[in-house]
Order: sequence, then structure tokens, then C-alpha cells
Amino acid sequence: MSDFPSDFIWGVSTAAYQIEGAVDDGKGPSIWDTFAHEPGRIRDGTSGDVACDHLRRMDEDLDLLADLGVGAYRFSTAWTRLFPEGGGRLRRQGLDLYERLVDGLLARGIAPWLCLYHWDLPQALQDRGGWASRDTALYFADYAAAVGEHLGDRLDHVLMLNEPNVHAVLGHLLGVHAPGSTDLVTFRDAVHHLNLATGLGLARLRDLGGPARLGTVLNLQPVVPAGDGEDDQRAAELLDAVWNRWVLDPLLRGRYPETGEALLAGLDVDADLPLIHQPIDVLGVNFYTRAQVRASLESPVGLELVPPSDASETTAMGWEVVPEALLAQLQELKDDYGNPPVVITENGSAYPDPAPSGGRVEDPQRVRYLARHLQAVGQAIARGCDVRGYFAWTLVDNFEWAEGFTRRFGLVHLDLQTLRRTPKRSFDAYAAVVRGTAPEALLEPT
Ligand code: IFM
Repeated sequence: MSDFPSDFIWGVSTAAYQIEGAVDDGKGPSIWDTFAHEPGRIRDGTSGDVACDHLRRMDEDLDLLADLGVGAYRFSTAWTRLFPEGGGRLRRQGLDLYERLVDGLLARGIAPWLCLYHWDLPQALQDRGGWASRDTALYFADYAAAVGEHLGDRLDHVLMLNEPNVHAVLGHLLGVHAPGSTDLVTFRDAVHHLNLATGLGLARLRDLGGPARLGTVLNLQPVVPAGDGEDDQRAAELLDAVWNRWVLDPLLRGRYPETGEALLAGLDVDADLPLIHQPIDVLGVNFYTRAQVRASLESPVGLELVPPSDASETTAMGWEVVPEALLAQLQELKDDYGNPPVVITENGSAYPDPAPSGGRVEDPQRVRYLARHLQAVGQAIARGCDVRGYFAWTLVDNFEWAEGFTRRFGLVHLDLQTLRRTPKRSFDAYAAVVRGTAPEALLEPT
């Protein structure tokens, strides 16, 4: 039976562009404002212009968090609300919004976990090279320090960047996310500058002092070879290096892994590595699935992803449901990385939910996904992994990037016409766990 420590942190995560709605208040455009308005980029032609209209419905959403009973809420600030051009003078109106949010959380007894960057780079900085430019990391550090100066005394945690690896791969190599780049050198430089931004932000906030604890958020996926051959094994090691270890190792070990080093050739990283290798109070781990890979002569990078077999259970994203991979990932952090304090900062699932009926949405698959992953977290804790919290992704169905609103991850259903919120059964299930019910109980037939 899973047993969570009494001080275990239960939370929910969201991200600015996915929920806020643009609200015409003088915010500057971000790369996602630009990208989402380009024809053909988003599956259903939507954008974050309205999203969940969260900024106008903030009290309602904060009340949902209070009903859920969570002790913490992870949200991101939109850089362009505070600095429309990326730098310069802080915009008071932008700060007012986030003060209102932070104060609203504190008034409800919910600890604010602020993530500084969830992929919405100011377009003005993109126009100067974006993450391919080292200067962007310096701008990020200034932005981080400004948020720390103005809000730091009321924040529980400040997290630097959300999933720099996903942002780099999807946005700077595959071109399916903003800014839509497909250039290998841009990708390589972006990875490194995102790492540098993490280190510089941590150092600036550490120097400022203040009560908030500091960390960052990585998306980690165990990578497994599709076959038994050595070439598939090598392909898996390469993908593991590029996806997981290019972001883990500079931060936690002060170096890039040897595997995949050739891809970094031409980038001078030596002077930056000590700047990236900063102490953290918490490592945020976002976990959804694992990757299976095989060697491929046709692929320019020598490998290709293998989709889950027909026999595998998958979510609406096509992602394999493998809670044992979460356990393996946590075990690896313990064994190979010195057991850092970890919080699962995102975990959740998209399914094609039915329409609300009688004030609820029946979503048994999401309940099961939640329960099985919480069991894995409980097992990891029992094995001595230093896991201190769990944040469900996400509160309300929202703008799922290139998928638009076609994929629903929320514990709360969003009516796309009226924006009305209706809790799902998974909301009740998570609320029960937060109040002490063991995840196993959610798997029992009712
Ligand atoms: O919605 C995203 C989130 O923005 C980052 N992590 C993965 C989620 C699901 O795709």
C-alpha cells in the first residue's frame, strides 16, 4: 500500500500561454503568439488568444484549487507581460496580475511555485536570434532577478525553465513548436543556452537571497532499445544522452555526457559549464512516458523512434502508459545522480472525455493513469528515492500546443464554447488522494 510522508507536497501545474488568454493589456508578443497564428501550425487552428481565459476567471480557478485541497500550485509567468520586449523596464500592469495570483493563492493557503519560463520567449528576443544566441540567457537572468526582487518574498519555490529539452527538440529541431526551427546548429546552440539560462538564473536568485527555494524542471524519459542488437543499444544511448543527459549532466555534474559529444562539436562550452553547475533545492521532473528507439540508416541522426506496439496501452497523445518507467527514472536519479530532492512537477494524461453529465465528467482512464503513477511514486519513496512532491498536469483542459484544444489533460473539463469548468471524476480521485486515500483504492471497482 503506498504510503506518502505527512509533509509530501501535493500540487497541480499549469503554464501561462496554455491557460491565460492573451488579454489585451499591453503584453508583448511571444514566439507562441507568432507561431500559433501561422497557418497550419496548430491542429485545430486555435491559439492561446483566449485559452481558458484564466486571467479573467482567476478567482474561479483558484477556488477549484482550494476545492481540490492541494497545498501547492505551479504556474508560469509570461515573460512578455513583465518585459514586452524581453528586457528594459518592468511593466507594472503585468506584475499586478501575478501579485493578484500569488496573493490569491496565499489567501487560500496554497504555496505558489513560480516557473519563470514555459516556452513563451519574447518575440523581440527571437528576432535577435532567440535561444541560438547566448545573449538570450543573459536576458533571462535579468528577468529572473526582477521576478525574484518583486515577488520573491511571497513565493515558495522559483523554478527556472520548463522542459528545456522538449523546447529544444520540438521547437528548434523538429519545428513542430515555436519558433519552428529545423536547423541542427540552432538546436545544439539552443540546448546549451537554455542550460546556461538555468544556471545564470539560479545564481542570480541565490545571490538575491530570500525565502523561496530554487530549482528547475526537466522532462525525463527512460529510453529503451527496440531490439537486442548493439546498433539499437547505441541508438538508445544516443537518444538518452541528447534527451535526458544533455540537460541533467551540465546541471548536476558540471559536464556534458561523452555520448553525443560529436553533436556539440563547434560549441565552446568549457567556460559556461561552471556557470550551469549550480546547487538546486529541488529538481522538477515531468514524466509522461518512455521512448523506444532503433538504429536507422535512413535517418540523418542515425535513429528513429518506434511507436508503441498495438498491444500497449496508450493515451490520446499516442504515448505508452508505463508507470514502471517512472519508477525506473526515479531509481536512476537516486543511483546515478546522488539522489537529488525531486518533485514530480508534471504527470498526467489526455483522453477523449465524454461530455459533462450531472455536474461531472466520467474519465476512468485518467483516474487509472493517475493511480498507477502515484503507486510508482510511492514505490520509489519506499526504495529510498528522495521524492518530495507530486503535481498533476493539469487543472483545466487547455491549449495543448500544436494539438490545440484537441487533447484534454485537465482534472476539470473545459467547455470550448462557454469556457465553463466542470470537474471530472479524476478531480475527485485526486482530491481523495490529497486528503489521504491510498492510490490503490482508486483502482478498486466502485
Ligand atoms: O502540456 C504540456 C506541458 O506544457 C509541458 N509538459 C507536457 C504537457 C503535455 O504535453
